[in-house]
Amino acid sequence: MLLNLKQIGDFKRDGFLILRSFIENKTIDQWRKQFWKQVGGCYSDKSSWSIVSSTNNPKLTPELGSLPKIEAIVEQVGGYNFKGGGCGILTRWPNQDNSWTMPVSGHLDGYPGEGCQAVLMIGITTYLYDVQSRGGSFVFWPGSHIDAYQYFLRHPERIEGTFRDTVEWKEHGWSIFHGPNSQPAEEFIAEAGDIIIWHGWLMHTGSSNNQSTPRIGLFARWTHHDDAGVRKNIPKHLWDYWVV
Ligand SMILES: O=C(O)CCC(=O)C(=O)O
Ligand SMILES: [Fe+2]
Repeated sequence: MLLNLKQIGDFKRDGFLILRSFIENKTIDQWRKQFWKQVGGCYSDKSSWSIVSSTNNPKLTPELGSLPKIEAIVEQVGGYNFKGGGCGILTRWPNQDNSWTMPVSGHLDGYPGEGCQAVLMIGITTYLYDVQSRGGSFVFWPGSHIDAYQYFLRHPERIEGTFRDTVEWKEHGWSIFHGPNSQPAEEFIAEAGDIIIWHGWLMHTGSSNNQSTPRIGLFARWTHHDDAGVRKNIPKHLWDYWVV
């Protein structure tokens, strides 16, 4: 199932695109079984969660990034320029202290401490179980990919991460990437198997889980085959390294 022109237009404008009920129930069921088997607990038994909380990186197959429908989308927007995929898992366990607030800033993956260690081109996220508001959702700033791009156009050498050595960083942190194109933060509130496709320069972050069930997020990420080339030549136009 490929994206239509309207969906591509929305993705380019907003920096993200949500596709509902994208992943087959059969695959979700398979992943759930694999997840709980590997972490040694059970979704329906709250008391088992505290024992598994510290376990990380179960392996779920087929990998999110290798599902044919996902590969088809990445190929449609990136041609054969992107590599990666895989499946990172990030679980946000319930923390019911009623202190939920919308995160004030996000981050870009591709820098120490944040996701992959290369310029991120595209990410895709899904959940193993439904996620309501305040339930540990993936949070993102629509339109912020354009502001981040403009930042790197102004400061191409900072693509290496030296934006962290600036005075403005000390004062504003990741908010340095926000500009007139960034819209207020939104939560990815979704049912299991819905996906969000996000541009690698879309500001995003996780949020705390004040609901009663774990948020189990799956993340696939793609970088450019010629990452060094992208760093040396920041795209003159935002979509230069894409085929959309
Ligand atoms: O947990 C989340 O929803 C966000 C995680 C994140 O930013 C990442 O894995 O790059
Ligand atoms: Fe991230």
